[in-house]
Amino acid sequence: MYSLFSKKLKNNTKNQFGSDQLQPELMPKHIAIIMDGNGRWAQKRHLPRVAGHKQGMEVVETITKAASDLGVKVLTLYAFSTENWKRPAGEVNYLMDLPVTFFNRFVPELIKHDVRVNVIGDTSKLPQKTQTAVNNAIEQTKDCQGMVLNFALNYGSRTEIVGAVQTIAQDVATGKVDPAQIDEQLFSSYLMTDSLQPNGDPDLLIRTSGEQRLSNFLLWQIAYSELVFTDVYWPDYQPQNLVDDILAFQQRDRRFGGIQVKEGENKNK
Ligand code: V07
Repeated sequence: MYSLFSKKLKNNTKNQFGSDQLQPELMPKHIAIIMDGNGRWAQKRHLPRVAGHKQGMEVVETITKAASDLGVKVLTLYAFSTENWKRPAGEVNYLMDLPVTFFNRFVPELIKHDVRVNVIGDTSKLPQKTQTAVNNAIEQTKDCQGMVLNFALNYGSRTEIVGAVQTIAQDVATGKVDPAQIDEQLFSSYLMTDSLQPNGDPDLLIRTSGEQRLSNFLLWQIAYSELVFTDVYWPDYQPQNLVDDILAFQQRDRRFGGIQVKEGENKNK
């Protein structure tokens, strides 16, 4: 177990209670990360882009363990988007091998940490070897009760939403759903994140490598998420960076569209 709660943090960040430590009661339950900057990390070192992806996969393991030790319930990682198919064939092939490598090397570790693998996205279009590795990872970790490690693979949020609309329309046509019944909760239950309930919506979304975009990731689910953008490239991202980003999250005051009532203040005032 990382002693992150008790350890003095390097940068001495103070939260609103004047503390430089994480507050376990304010831990984000679901953290989503856009793992950007693998290519740039490699370029800076005059290495091929795939070297960045390789190092990025090592970081997936480190950050998974750190998040699990911190008591996070769901960690969603954006690994491959529907737009990534436009990359050079050699790079796409390498990316498609990563779940195979990851499965062979890390699944025993995941089981040791009681981490369950889940996937969102259209995996039916991935090469057979990739699908097999992903399905094996899901199958072998299915009884784990701890954190869910949720990979977004060949995922696109608009496609997900359109798919939900199609299925709801079919269910209306067959009389399974009454249009008057369609509300936010029913709609959410048709999204790929339904299996993560009650933690389907991220509390915190982190994007590494300096870009401040959502890139078609979890558009419905991040309606109330706190967004943290960090300049650190994903292959350089360390457990301490995760702690810093959670501290930034804990310093924000989450209102969900309402007005936060401070402790001791009269709600009816
Ligand atoms: C990928 C490594 C991390 C940095 C970002 C892109 C490259 C782990 C997986 C994975 C996915 C499903 C699964 C087991 C492992 C992965 C892709 C790319 C396509 F069941 N890392 N990683 N998949 N990268």
